[in-house]
Amino acid sequence: MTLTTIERHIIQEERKLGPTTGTFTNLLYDIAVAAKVISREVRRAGLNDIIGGTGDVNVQGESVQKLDVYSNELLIGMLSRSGRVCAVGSEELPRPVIVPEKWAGKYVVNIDPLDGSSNIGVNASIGSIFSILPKKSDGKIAQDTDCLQAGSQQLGAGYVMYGSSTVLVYSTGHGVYGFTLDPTVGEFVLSHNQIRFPDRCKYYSINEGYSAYWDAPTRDFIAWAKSVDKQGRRPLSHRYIGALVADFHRNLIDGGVFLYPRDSREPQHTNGKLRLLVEANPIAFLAEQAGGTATTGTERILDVVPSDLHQRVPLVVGNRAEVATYQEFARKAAA
Ligand code: AFP
Repeated sequence: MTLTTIERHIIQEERKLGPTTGTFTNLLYDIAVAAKVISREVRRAGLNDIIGGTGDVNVQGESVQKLDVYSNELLIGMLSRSGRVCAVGSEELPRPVIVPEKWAGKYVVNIDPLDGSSNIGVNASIGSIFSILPKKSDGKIAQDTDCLQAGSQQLGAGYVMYGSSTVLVYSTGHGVYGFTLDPTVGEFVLSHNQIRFPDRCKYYSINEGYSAYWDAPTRDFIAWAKSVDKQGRRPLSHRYIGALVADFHRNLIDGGVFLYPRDSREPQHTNGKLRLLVEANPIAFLAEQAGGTATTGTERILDVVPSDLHQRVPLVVGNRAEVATYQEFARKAAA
């Protein structure tokens, strides 16, 4: 019996690229170790004093949860002292953490340390998201702008979902792989080899509560998703848990489209809600690697050039054919 642990898998994948220093392998492994620690805290939530808010509001204007702070500090601590990373951009911090020269490595990591934090208190799924980029600026010390790269520059991306089990899904541009944490041995073990969106799109995921604020392409797409077709491919079923990682993971495994479009709520949502660098880009990278698509409606997510660490972007991601239908509605609306 062969057990493929995440460490072994990462090394195998890196070998395919020829001689390497192993730095990238170790970086992914650092993230996996941090994920195990966060998973442990999540599994004990309710028993330890980790549920609830800190009383602070983050740069996004959202209330900060204790588990957000814990995950952020853990990931930043592990990455910035590894010797492999020169800058960390986090959803929780106004500016990137620039690693001092003696610890500075060649990679940049953008993170959403704990996505879906409003689910923490009700024991629903939450996740961590990461995006790995090369250092772009000259010199040993990174600049803030190293975090501001288009998604097409990503060397790797992934997420950890703390759900009914803890699952780590990642890609380095050669397919998408999923690992399930075996709590009895404390290892992530390969459970989903070469993940691809299934041909059939079963679900659409959107916060229907905001339908009064939607624009024309979103209204048209959702009406289409609910309509009956003769081949029996529609209506699609609706699923929405309010944590991008969990909604995307379900759609990736079972087929589906996730939407967080721009809407008319001023001023925050006129460009959607989700963050380009820590949510849309890594999820779009995985989606494309799994045979799907991710768009703002009019532009490929991975081509959007960022200007701000906390830039928001409309996101429509999932099965290729259904996302193309959304794009068609967007084209019609613009004509
Ligand atoms: P929180 O981390 O504040 O719970 O936000 C989660 C999130 O960024 C993303 O994971 C969800 O898909 C989306 O927001 C849910 O937003 P709505 O509550 O507006 O539907």
